[in-house]
Amino acid sequence: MRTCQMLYPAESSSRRAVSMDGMWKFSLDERQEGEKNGWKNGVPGREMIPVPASFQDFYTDKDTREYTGDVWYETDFFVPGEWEGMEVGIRFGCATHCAQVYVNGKEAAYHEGGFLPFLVPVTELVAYNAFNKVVVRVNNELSETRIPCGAVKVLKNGKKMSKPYFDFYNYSGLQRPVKLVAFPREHVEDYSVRFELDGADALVHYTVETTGEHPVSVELYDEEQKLAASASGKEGTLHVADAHRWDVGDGYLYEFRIRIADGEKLIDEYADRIGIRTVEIAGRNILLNGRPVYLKGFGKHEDSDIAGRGFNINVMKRDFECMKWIGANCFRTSHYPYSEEIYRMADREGILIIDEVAAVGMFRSLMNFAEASSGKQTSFFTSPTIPQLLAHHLQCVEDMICRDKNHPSVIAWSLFNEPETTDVSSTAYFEKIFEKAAEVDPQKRPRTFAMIGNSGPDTCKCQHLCDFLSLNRYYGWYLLGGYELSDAEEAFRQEMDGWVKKSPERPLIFTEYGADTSAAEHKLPSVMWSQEYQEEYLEMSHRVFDSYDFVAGELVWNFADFQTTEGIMRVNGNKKGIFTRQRQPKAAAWYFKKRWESLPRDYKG
Ligand code: CKX
Repeated sequence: MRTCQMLYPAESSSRRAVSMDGMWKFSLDERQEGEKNGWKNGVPGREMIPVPASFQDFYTDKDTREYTGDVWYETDFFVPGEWEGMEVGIRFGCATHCAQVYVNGKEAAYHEGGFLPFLVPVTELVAYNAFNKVVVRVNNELSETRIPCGAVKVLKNGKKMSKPYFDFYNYSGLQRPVKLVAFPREHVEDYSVRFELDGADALVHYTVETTGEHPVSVELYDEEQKLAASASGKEGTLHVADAHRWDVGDGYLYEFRIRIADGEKLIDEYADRIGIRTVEIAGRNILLNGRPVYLKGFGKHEDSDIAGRGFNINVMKRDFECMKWIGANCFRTSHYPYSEEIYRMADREGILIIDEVAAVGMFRSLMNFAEASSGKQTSFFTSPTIPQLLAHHLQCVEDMICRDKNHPSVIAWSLFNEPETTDVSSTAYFEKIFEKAAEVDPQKRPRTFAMIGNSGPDTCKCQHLCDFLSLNRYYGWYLLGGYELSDAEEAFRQEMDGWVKKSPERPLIFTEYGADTSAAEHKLPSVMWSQEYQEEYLEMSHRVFDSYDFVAGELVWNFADFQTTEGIMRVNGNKKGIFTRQRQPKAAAWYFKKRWESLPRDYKG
């Protein structure tokens, strides 16, 4: 069984997927005794905690909330007798940031990277028709050898704390659904699809990977459950007559059914939903199904009250409703791949996604927002830890693309957020990451990275690698804010003129721009932090965007207020949300609704 198996755990006549979500036993390991005291056989105490969730915000004491190190989870699970002879595994939606898994006291798997799923094979470790025990040691320490990057500080009292080189709280734990899965020994391991449009028809080129040699057949059903096309073989093409294309606001999904059979006998069956659409860059435009699309939307976070970064199906639903209400068509999964359920929802809603790997913090700074345009250099890419970081980053890019490659909603890969690109030492590193994305994506989606202010048209040493440019810019907030807004506009236009000279025939989008705003603050005339200032700032930004033809999208920072590390620049979190953390609109939400509902899909196309 491949441990990097990324197929979403689905049930079928040959497969089982049972939720393991619920209350698990839980303990911090403050004295680092779990290892020597054999907690792999059982976690001491009676403390229970929900899975999925971040562990931090349940507790009322600060030492637990800020705890940095190992935490232990445990639960019992029943393995039915009928599953004997099948492959059995535990699939974790994620464990942030790394995890050692034990089943019935035996080491079962180790996984690094806190935002992608992994499958732990347990076929030989479990007792059948009996209860079994899984224990997970999760570690949430940040370093420069793994993404996202950061450090750990040891306080004088001996306690550790997280020092992220990024601006979101270091939520951690078992934050996504966990499932007990079973499937046949010979099974579908992976599949991929890519599309060609042919007038009203479409060609769906597919490949299927299986663990055996029995024949494979595939079928495509439309939303009325009518057979639209079929083919046999591990590779082939489905000809779909009069194909209903997946498009913005029209999340039409076909069911793609894969079968492995031995004559009449079914061996394995796996079904998923796919959307037929193409994505490409043509000159200054991003094309969806051959037609320009202007991106309108947000940088987001998985972040909400109490569950922190834990997957919350209710918050997900509300977020999509808010995005539709406001007229958004796109979001970036800043700054890590999100829970798979969110992509499935975007597929269904016809919302576009720029999928970002957790490569954030590649600029040594605890307040990167304050230093974003300072010209500061930290020689990040010359550090001795770079080979280890690169290997991990490459693995995460591969796993993210392996997981998300078939989602119609995913239109591009964002391979870094705000890295330091002003030193030539970054270029070789970037080339490897960009090559990997192209190599593993069957659809060859456009690649980009989100550029910090320091990465300008004349300073960025990696811009040539992007299929479209993505800028995070804060003219009028971190730079020249308040009454200096008119100077901010001039400085902004000067930079934009530089990009026009450097790269006139490539789309440029804004992956961040925004102003912190208190939902309680109104002031006439405006001051920074008031709702009035947020709108003035946005009006200025949009005036600039609207005067450059190659600007192909605007993803404002952020969809909602979110939790960060505490500090003098953060009043209980980042307040750049257009919605509050409870998903209620600030005044700017109505401003955006008006603008986005009036911009045509092919604005500037
Ligand atoms: N960009 C100047 C990364 C985000 C932060 C955002 C902010 C910065 C700005 C960099 O993760 O939240 O400071 O609001």
